[in-house]
Parts: sequence; C-alpha cells; structure tokens
Amino acid sequence: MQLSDDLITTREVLDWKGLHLLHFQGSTCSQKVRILLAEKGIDYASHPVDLPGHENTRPRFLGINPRGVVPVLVHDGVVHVESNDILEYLDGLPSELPSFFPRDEAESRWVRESLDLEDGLHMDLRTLTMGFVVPGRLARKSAKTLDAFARSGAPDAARDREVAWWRNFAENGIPAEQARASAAAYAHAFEGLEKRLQDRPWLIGDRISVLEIAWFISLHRLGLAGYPLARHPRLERHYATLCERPSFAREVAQPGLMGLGLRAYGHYRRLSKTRLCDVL
Ligand SMILES: N[C@@H](CCC(=O)N[C@@H](CS)C(=O)NCC(=O)O)C(=O)O
Repeated sequence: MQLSDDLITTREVLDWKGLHLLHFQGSTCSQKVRILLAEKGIDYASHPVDLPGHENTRPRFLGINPRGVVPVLVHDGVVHVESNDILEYLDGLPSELPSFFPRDEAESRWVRESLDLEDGLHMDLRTLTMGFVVPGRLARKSAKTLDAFARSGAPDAARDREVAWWRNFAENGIPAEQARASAAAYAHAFEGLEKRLQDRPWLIGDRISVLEIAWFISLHRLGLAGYPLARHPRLERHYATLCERPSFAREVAQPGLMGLGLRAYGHYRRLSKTRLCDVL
C-alpha cells in the first residue's frame, strides 16, 4: 500500500533515492521483507528502527508511517507500508530471478487468500510474542509513551488500534485464555497448510514462493513461544528445510545482547514450565 505524499510530514524521505527499508531485526513483518530482498539479491539502504526504545511512536517515524509500525519501504521517495503489499511490490521490480508470486490466476487468488489469513493473524502473533517470547517488562509501553503515540502524527485508525492493543496489554498482560485463543487460530491455519503439503513439496506451485516466506516467519516465532509444532508433522519438516536456507536463517537470527537476553528468557520459560505448550 502506497501512502499519499500529504501524510508524510518527515519530508526528507521524499528525496530519498533508491530502495530504503525501515525495519527492526526482531520484527516478524520486517523479517519477511528482508528474506525476499535477500532471496532476490536486491540491494537496499537499511534504516533500523528501535522498537524496544519506542522509536516508532515518535513524531519523526510517525511522519513517515502514521500507523506507527514497521516495515516501511521508501522507493525513490514513495512510501510503501504493509509487509505483504511490500513483498508483492518488491517481487514486481525488474529482476532476472524467478518470481515468488505465481502467475496463474487460480494460484494467485489462493496466495492472496493465504497472505490475508497470515496478515489477519498478526495480532495473535503479537499476543504470543509478548506473552511468551519477550519479557513483560521489556515489552510494555508506559502510559506516557502511549499518550504521546496516540496524539502524534496524522490521524490514523490503524494507529488507534495499535494504541488500544498496547494499553490493554499494559493493563492486563496476556491472560492464558487469550493465549489459547491465539494458539487455536494458528492451529487452524496450520492445519490448512498441513493438508496442502500432503501431496506437494511446496505450498503452491513447483518451487519456493512468498507463502513459504510469510508462513515461515510465523512458524519460527510460534516455535520460540513454545507452540507444539509436532502437531503438524509435514509443516514441521517443511519449516526445518526452510531453516537451512541461509537467507531465512540469517534474517530471523537474533545477534548481540538482545539475542542473548531472549535466549536466556526462553530457557527460563522452559525450566519454569511457562511456555505456550504448558498452557494449552
Ligand atoms: N500488517 C502490518 C503489521 C505491522 C506491524 O504490526 N509491525 C510490528 C512489528 S512486526 C510493529 O511495528 N510493532 C510496533 C511495536 O512493537 O510497537 C504489516 O504487515 O506490515
């Protein structure tokens, strides 16, 4: 989705030439876009956005994307948001490498439906991430941050929903019931993918596609949360195969101190039996 110029108050980006990606290493939606860029060998200027430091809630970032989320692609001064739309846009750029989107009309329709389903589960992914992957104290946004987030930037219904989600999370955390509902929504989606893999090696067509990228990211994040992926054995094998692709492994890796902290937290949740599989 392309944002119109009049929403962009951080005007400098309108002069940026070439491809620029505003993203965060640990953001699932950013990971999807970076994998496609890597798979297609597309060069870009990287602009990390500090989500844990709430950089996305401040006026400079909201002047680029009033929704207050990453990723954002800026191509020759034009701002694109929504990771799945960005994937399609990038895939359509001139390239000698094969497309990740099928040409066939029926297949394209199915891909669109599957991507919409994946996008529709994003709040469930956030629920499970904030409930089981990121320590609560790191994940929460203060009332002051949320008030400023709500007030800054152009009015935007999607940002209002963001603010409401974070307020609710700050007040209630992630109750087990909410975690179970999110896991059930994923289980339903994964059952559909499991069926598709019954008689074919790829989710669509005869090679890797955008669906492998999009669903890989969810599978990886749910695995970190402690989702019992063994319930979907073909999908689990498919996921393991994708993990061997260097671009996939690299873009979900968590290097540095942040990665160390998250791995330690993961061990703690395992030892204290408070992973997602322990509440299902
Ligand atoms: N539907 C959007 C969702 C974008 C989204 O929610 N991004 C997350 C990171 S994966 C974000 O920026 N969260 C803001 C925050 O953590 O405050 C997309 O696909 O791009």
